Amino acid sequence: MKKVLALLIAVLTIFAFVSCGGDKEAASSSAASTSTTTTTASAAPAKTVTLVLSEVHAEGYPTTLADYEFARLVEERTEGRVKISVYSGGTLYGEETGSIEALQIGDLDFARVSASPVASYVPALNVIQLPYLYRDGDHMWQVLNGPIGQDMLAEIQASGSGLVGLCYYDAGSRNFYTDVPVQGVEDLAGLKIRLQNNAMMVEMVQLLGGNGVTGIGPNEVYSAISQGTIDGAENNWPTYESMGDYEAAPYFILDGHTRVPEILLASEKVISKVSAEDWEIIQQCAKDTQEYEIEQWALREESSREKVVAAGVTVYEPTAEQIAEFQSLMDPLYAKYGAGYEDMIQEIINTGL
Ligand code: BDP
Repeated sequence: MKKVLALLIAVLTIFAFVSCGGDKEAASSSAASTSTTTTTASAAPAKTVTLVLSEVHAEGYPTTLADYEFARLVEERTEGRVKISVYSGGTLYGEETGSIEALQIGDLDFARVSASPVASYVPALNVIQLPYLYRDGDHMWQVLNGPIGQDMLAEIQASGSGLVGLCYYDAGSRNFYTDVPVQGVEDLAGLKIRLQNNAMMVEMVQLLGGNGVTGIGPNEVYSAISQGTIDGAENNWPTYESMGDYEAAPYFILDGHTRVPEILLASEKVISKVSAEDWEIIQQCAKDTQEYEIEQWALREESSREKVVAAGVTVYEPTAEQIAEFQSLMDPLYAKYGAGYEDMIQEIINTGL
């Protein structure tokens, strides 16, 4: 009886191996970052691909939730032909510049990043993140969902960067936070402020009297402040809270200097890893996660703010005059980074008026 059973198992194993095309890679498909297998579902075997997505934020953060939703939709709508593995918490790339460069050479398939570091590769993107460009979040979304925002998204690929912009996500407004009280431009004088990898943002802080520091990943800000390497940083409520930065820099000034959207990027090389039909599906799935992320964002923005306030953070709300002072100092950035885009900037300002 045992012998019959063993024979049966052996026959079944050989059958399974043959139906996988005897492909060694297929046998270890779950371990590989990008792998292909063949299935026996149809006469013409369909390719199954597992693609990788990098995310700096932790599990449960709005963008991470959107990454998983994207992966879920893609797997569902391609009927399992395309699977996406999400690596959150910066485990693959702690600094977004690293993930962007990996996308360019095809070492990585997707990355959810901030538009700020992408502008180092696609300079036109600086235009949609100029300081004090938008009146509020609704204004920004009208622009991003309109022709200007969509053209900018298309520009990512058109510029020859090797990247494809799939959709935008919300990231609220960015504000300064420090380990000493800051209530106006004068208090930023000489402070070392961590910034994303973007030359325009470094100039922004210089114009405000501070010193911009780049090359520190978002997951390293807390320790850099604690060790005194920097005096503070700038970000939105959810990042300030989730990275624990509020414990090291408990002074938050709601100056709202920028609104920098998030972008879900693909490597252009993904286009040759999937069928034309599946590439269309991938692009549509990304767009279909935008509203979901915006909803998750609104919830988290509120709960993060409540959490840090309850933890004792000092929040300073600048007066309209103080904001006007911040804003007036930004003129040189508009002149430099807005050069050639004057009409577009005016169109952005007029949107929704
Ligand atoms: C957060 C963005 C994240 C950036 C981070 C940063 O969600 O993509 O990496 O800022 O400041 O708001 O580096």
